[in-house]
Amino acid sequence: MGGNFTMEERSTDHQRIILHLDMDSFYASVEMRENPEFKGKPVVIGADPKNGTGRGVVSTCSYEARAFGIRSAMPISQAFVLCPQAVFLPPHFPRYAKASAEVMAILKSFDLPFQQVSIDEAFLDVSALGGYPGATDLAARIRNDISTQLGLTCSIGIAPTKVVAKIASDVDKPDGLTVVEPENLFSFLAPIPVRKIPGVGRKAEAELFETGIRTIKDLTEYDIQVLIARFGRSSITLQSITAGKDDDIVKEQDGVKSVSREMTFLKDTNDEQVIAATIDALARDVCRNLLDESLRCRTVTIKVRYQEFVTKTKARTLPHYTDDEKTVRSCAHSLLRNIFNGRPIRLLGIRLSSFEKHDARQMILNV
Ligand code: TTP
Ligand code: MG
Repeated sequence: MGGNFTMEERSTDHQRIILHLDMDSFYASVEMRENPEFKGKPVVIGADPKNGTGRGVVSTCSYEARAFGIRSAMPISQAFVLCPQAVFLPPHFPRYAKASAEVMAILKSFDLPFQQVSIDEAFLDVSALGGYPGATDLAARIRNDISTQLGLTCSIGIAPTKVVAKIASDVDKPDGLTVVEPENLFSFLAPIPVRKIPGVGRKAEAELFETGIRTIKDLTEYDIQVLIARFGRSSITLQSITAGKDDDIVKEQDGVKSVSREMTFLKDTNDEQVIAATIDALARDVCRNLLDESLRCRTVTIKVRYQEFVTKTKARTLPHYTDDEKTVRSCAHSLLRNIFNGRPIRLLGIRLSSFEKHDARQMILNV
């Protein structure tokens, strides 16, 4: 073991240290900051509950509301049953976009490799700080800056890989800091439920449970051949990332990963005219958002939710980057024709992704 490397060389040359930050109950925290009278109360951001008859879903909620069992993506009517006295607020996207840009500006100010992955989370490659004490000091500084400059809290995970850093930022929410040094990697990961692995949803969790796999320890110890036979070759990736072996790097990239809008109908509908008009309105909204961010996209995804919460999505990658509303609209209509089965629809959505920044240099290249 060891080859030509001494232990010291190995630790400085090969040790990657990743920091993952995720804002706490982001939309709800921004609303509580703007309206201090809501602080300490259960606050739910999402559709109008209309005294329990409202449709649509919860975007997010404060930790006080989570104590009542309310969660993101839950029907708003269910949230109302769980906590009718909660403060229910509609989302104010421009507010969240501004707060997000301010958080990201703080992270970028340290001049380290930076990757934003959603409106409220980002990675920093902090390897250049030379070790975990330096990385931990930086995390303290970031939390302090976000708290004093923006009046918001976040949770941070620091670990040898992106996946583990992301899992770590989630374990001590809200306002938490979790540092997983290489020597603690396996003891940290072992008891974590599989559902906490990014990308493992409710369905995959249920299938893994059936195989007897509940924790990351169960997963890493499972015979890989049996896993492949049951779940396909992606199990190799799953097993290796959870063994702390993923080598995905922090890809420097500015800004958002996707822009989406969705709408829940007041009453389920299969009226083609209503559906077409909704697609037009959603396309207009997402394209406006694209223009605001000076982005062009290549992938258009449509989402259709039928009664009983059966959700279908279909995506298409365009031959060229675009921010043209007409192109997005006709792509969305064509995708819808592919998946619409005539049954009443509860929710429709459009998502745009695969962006390029529409900056001056590209404009010159494009003329
Ligand atoms: P998250 O980071 O998943 O959630 P959160 O910040 O509200 O709470 P946590 O403390 O657990 O991180 O998502 C960030 C924001 O994205 C969230 O504030 C609202 C929005 N969002 C939705 O609109 N719908 C959803 O289903 C989810 C999960 C998030
Ligand atoms: Mg968050």
